[in-house]
Order: sequence, then C-alpha cells, then structure tokens
Amino acid sequence: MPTFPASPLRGGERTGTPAWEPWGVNPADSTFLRACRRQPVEHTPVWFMRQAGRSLPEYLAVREGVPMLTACATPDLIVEITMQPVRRYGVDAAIFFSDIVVPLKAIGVDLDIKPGVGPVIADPIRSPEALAVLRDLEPGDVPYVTEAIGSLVKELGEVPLIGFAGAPFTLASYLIEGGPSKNHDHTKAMMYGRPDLWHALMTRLTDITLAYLRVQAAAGASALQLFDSWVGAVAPDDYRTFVLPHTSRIFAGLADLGVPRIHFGVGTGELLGLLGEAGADVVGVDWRVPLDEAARRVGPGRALQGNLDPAILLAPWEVVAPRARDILARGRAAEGHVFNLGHGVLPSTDPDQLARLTALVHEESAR
Ligand code: 1CP
Repeated sequence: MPTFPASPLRGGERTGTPAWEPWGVNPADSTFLRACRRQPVEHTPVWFMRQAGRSLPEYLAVREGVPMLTACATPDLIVEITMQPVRRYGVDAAIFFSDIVVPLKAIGVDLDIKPGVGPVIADPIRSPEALAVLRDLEPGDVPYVTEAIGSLVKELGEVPLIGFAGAPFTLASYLIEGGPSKNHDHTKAMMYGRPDLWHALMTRLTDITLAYLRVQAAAGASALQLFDSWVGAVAPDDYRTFVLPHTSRIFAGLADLGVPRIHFGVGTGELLGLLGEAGADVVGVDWRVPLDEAARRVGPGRALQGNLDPAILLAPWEVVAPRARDILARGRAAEGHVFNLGHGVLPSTDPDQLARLTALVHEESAR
C-alpha cells in the first residue's frame, strides 16, 4: 500500500489570499456564508458534520482497500468523497474530506488511523523532549490539500467549501493518550501537573493548526471550522486557564482572512460563553442545550450551528420531523443559524433520512 506521499513543494507561497475569485463563481453570497455572517437569508442553510463517510454506499465503494490516511493524501479521492454528500443531499456547504490528524502526519508524527478505532500515535508525547517532533507546518507539507481544494472550488461552483482542523486540546488529547480516550486521564495529568509542558505543547499545536487553516483558506476554502470535539471534558475555569489563550490565538490569527470561523465542541454546555469569547463567528452547539438557551449563553455577535442529536436520525421520520422543526424555531433566537447535527453523522444512519431532513430545513425555513 502507498504511504503518505513525499512533499514536493516547500516554502510559504500561497498563504493568506482567499482564492475563490479566480474562477469567476463566488460563493460569498451563499446562504451558508450569509448565515455565518448573521446576514438575512432566504432559508436556513444546512450541512452535516461527517456528511461524507461510512453512512454512504458510494463512500464505502471508493474507499475499498484504501487506508484512511492514503485517502486523505490523494486529491482525486478527496474531491470525489467531498462531493458525494453535496450531490446526494443538496446541502448548502461541503466539508473538505480529511481528518484532524492529517497535519500531524504531514510534519512527521508517527501515527495511523486504525479502522474502527481512530487515530493511534506510536510514541505518545509526555515529556519536553518528545515535543521536538512538532515542527512548524509549511504549505509544502500538504500539497495534496492545496491541490484538492483548488479542484473542489472549481467543481463546487457557488457551494462553499468548509476547511477544518482539530483544536489544540483535542489534538493534544490524541498525542498524549496515544489514541482515543474516554476520560483523557494522561491529558489532564499533564494539564494540571505540568502546566509549563502543557502550554508548550498547546503553543506548538496552535502554531501548526493556524498554519494549516491558513493553507486551506489560501487554497480557496470559504469558511474554517475548528473541531474541539473533546474539550467538554474541561471545567470552565480550567478552560479559561489552559485552553482559551490558545484557541483565541487561532481565531485572532485567522481574522485577516475574512472567512467565517466556526468553533465546535461536544458536551460544551457549560463552556458556551467561553467558546463565544474565544473569537469565532459561529459557535457549534451539541444536542444537550436548546438553541435559544445556547444563544443566551453564547451572547450577542455570534451565529449558532446545530443541533439535532445524530441518534434521532435512527428513529422513524415521524420522530425526526418535529424535532427538526423545533430546532428551526429555537434557532430563530440566534442572530444567525446554520442547521446541523449536534455531532457527526452516525455510521448506521440511513442516507434517505439526511436527504429528507435537508429538504425539510429548506422548505420549512423559507422566508
Ligand atoms: O477508516 C476509516 O474509514 C476511518 C473513519 C474516519 C473517517 C471517515 C476517521 C477516523 N475520520 C474520518 C473523516 C473525518 N474526520 C471527517 C470527514 C469530513 C466530513 O465531515 O465529511 C472529519 C471532519 C473528521 C474530523 C475528526 N476526526 C474529528 C472531529 C470531528 C468529530 O467527529 O468530533 C475527530 C475527533 C477525529 C478523530 C477520529 N478520526 C477517525 C475516528 C474514528 C476518530 C474518532 C476517534 C475517537 O473516538 O476518539
């Protein structure tokens, strides 16, 4: 099997310039980007976290025999898989097909994505010496990202493309634990017990994440989502001390790009105000807090994204429809609302449910 390709490009070219203009079709007026910017929209835009992937037969077909990290480094596959849910559902945004550990792999961290498990790190980072592996990321480290985004922007036309990265806390958890974790024990042990090492690690990850998101915007992504999936494990005071300085630096470091910045985590009900403070334009909300209450907690000046429990899609459509209507109604309390799930699509989801949900959101939110 091929491994991650060598990087033929080097250097800092192409960072910093949003690149959707050159092809003459500009998604800037799309419903999705307008909602992110809290501008009036004709209908509530909708996309689904993990909309590409194991719930789609066409995904399973193209992934057959191809390891996940190989798929993430193969532009033709990235383009095809990213387009699949756009073709099937008519969602209002595409999300770049990749994984949060791709930039770490690209700078040389020894890791793999194991089927049915997730990211596994060969040498977990638990000492100052181990930090040395986390060098800066340069655009030339991820030429397949730049190439795939360039092709996608042409193919998508006026449908915006969301670029993404894992947030420092969530990346740190994988790097310190060595893989997926329920309680993040080693992660918290470092955070509480070795704050200097913790902040040094978070600072390295912040630099890498910022550079990686800027590469995606330079290549043409028209919004950027930061996935801090596991940060709900942290209490608010600890978030302020150990996480907020780093996520704030990421959002501040993207401000000049002019693309909407989305900030998402799971189990973040008690952190919503702090997520708003971190500086994103849109705060993602999981299914545990109703959107009208989330709007109150996040405060003014932010749009919201969410928040149907992905497990509801496993129930009959008669159960799904009123839940979706309730979310649309509560979403009106926010200054802008992007309909989404409260976390990623579950692998056993029937794609027809997502097709019907997309249609319901479009029809019933029409102004
Ligand atoms: O072999 C396979 O098919 C691997 C399954 C898989 C897939 C399809 C993984 C491993 N990642 C992905 C794609 C992926 N990862 C996307 C696709 C784009 C889309 O939305 O369509 C995205 C956005 C991610 C991001 C990601 N990876 C997150 C953040 C989002 C979230 O769901 O919270 C996280 C936490 C990961 C880690 C990861 N990668 C893969 C798995 C199974 C996991 C989770 C492991 C765990 O439970 O800790």
